Amino acid sequence: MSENVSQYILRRLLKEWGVQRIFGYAGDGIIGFLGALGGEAGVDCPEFVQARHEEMAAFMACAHAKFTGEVGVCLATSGPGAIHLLNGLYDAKLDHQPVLAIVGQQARAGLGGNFQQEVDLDALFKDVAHEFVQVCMDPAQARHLVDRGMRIALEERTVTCIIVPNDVQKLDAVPEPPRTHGTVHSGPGYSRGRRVPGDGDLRRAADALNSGQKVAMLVGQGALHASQEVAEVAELLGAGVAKALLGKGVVGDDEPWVTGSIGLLGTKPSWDMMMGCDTLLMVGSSFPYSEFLPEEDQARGVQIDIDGKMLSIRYPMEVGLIGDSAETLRALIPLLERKPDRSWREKIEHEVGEWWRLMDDRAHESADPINPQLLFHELSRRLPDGAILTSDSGSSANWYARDVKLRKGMMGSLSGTLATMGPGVPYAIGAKFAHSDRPVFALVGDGAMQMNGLAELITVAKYWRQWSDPRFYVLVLNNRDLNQVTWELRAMAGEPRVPTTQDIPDVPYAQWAELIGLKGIRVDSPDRVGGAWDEALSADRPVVIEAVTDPEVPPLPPHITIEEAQSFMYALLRGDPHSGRMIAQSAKQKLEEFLPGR
Ligand SMILES: Cc1ncc(C[n+]2csc(CCOP(=O)(O)OP(=O)(O)O)c2C)c(N)n1
Ligand SMILES: [Mg+2]
Repeated sequence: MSENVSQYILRRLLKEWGVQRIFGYAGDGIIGFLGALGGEAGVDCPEFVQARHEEMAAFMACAHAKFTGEVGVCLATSGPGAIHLLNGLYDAKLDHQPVLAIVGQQARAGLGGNFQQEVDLDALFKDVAHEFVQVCMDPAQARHLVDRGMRIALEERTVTCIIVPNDVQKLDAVPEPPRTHGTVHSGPGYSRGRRVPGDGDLRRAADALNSGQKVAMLVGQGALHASQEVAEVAELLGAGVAKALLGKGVVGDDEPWVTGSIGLLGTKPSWDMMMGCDTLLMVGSSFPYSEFLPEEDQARGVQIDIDGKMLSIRYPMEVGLIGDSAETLRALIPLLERKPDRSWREKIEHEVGEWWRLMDDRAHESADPINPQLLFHELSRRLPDGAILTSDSGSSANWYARDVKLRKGMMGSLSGTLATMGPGVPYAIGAKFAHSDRPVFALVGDGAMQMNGLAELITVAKYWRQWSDPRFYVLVLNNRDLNQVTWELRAMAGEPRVPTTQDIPDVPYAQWAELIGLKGIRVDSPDRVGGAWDEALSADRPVVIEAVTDPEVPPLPPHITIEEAQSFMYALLRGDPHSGRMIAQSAKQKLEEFLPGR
């Protein structure tokens, strides 16, 4: 029996490109693909993972890319399904992840006819997939659309999209286009190759780094495969290493010279190091907030990035090195002189030690009922080797960034650049399919649970028995508040909390887990937190820990600007409904100096 276009596309993805699974949701716009996945013709297809919503499928594909380095593939129907994909695809695009979206379209004959579910998909995807979005109008295109969609996603580290009208899906495949003028003859395969800067640039970089006395390093997700090189360079240069959020896994938080995260969700040692350094070495990061980097002219800058477009956009660098971070650092190492004076590094290590003691104290401050930091602190101490963590956008991202010690061999991610709500649980599902044998933790706010997580727990319930290891944990911070924004209102805008926009319903998350066959644990007292993690970690199935947390514990930035302090006081003066408890908690969290009366 001859193969049709959908069968051909799926087989090529599996056999020629090694795509093991695709994440998606059904619809009549992709009827041909669904038939192929049904395997009637005995065709070889990637495994299909059914999400609850196309946006979640795109988040899963993005997570697959983040946690494997491979292309994540998602599949959605025309019209509404295609539209639902968008936010997840933007998340991938902004975090530079290779994701291929395959979407259906109405039949060619009906296009332009104001047909049901007809949406101008070319235009819809033109921004998110602008490097490559193509409609398969002829079966002979299918081969090169797959090859180019995959290759461009990998080379550009971005989102690509193939639109296949539903009538084309069922036409006979043309595995080898006719050898005539105007046809395209493509092949599969991609290897990134070796990318190192020229010798002259490397020498200039080494000169700058060798002449500095106080070197600060900032590493991002582009250095995730360069852990050893980063550690070696930091040792040679007597430097401390700060990590952008997506680069949390580059080097372990248990290393004394790692100052941890940077920025609004960052640490004080990272802040102090940046303010005091005379040389900045930035590797594989586009960390956005310049105010957390040295002042212009304070430090000589060297930046390494695989993408020349990303150089010198956050700090005016003296030397920009275009290359792979591991390769480039390896090429740089022989040119670096080990700094004889270790006092800068010793100072950093001392501050890091102090910082962890402070984090310990903050986690143990009492709250009503549970201080959220305690949950992350207790988890951090118990994290099994090889753990993979995902965080949602919200206050959990602060605690993930600051309180969790990722160790060597662990991975973690979140929506770094789009900072969208909702990827925590679907990312964890994507991670679990890619690494079924590893324990996966999703750290999620109640707002994000209500938005996406509750529905995606159904996906967990559907699939967990297929995973070789059931260890899958969702921590829900039940604070009945859109807390991150509540604090942004107070600190940035000087506005008091607005109950009509910030209050969210109290939902029984743990009971929901139990209802659908998972394990649910509800914790509402601090002395049960450690025990709840122990119970979860020994469960025989995926677990939801619902923790009743205090929304008045402030997610403090490492350094408070005068404007933020003023806004904060202004919110109090304008009658924040929770001002009393907010003051008490903020004081406990060492904000005393900014409160009224001082
Ligand atoms: C899709 C989307 N909508 C809105 C926001 C703005 N936003 C960022 S964090 C946040 C609050 C999240 O609340 P929750 O999940 O309950 O976490 P919490 O901060 O309370 O811990 C909101 C509304 C966003 N980033 N993404
Ligand atoms: Mg909340």
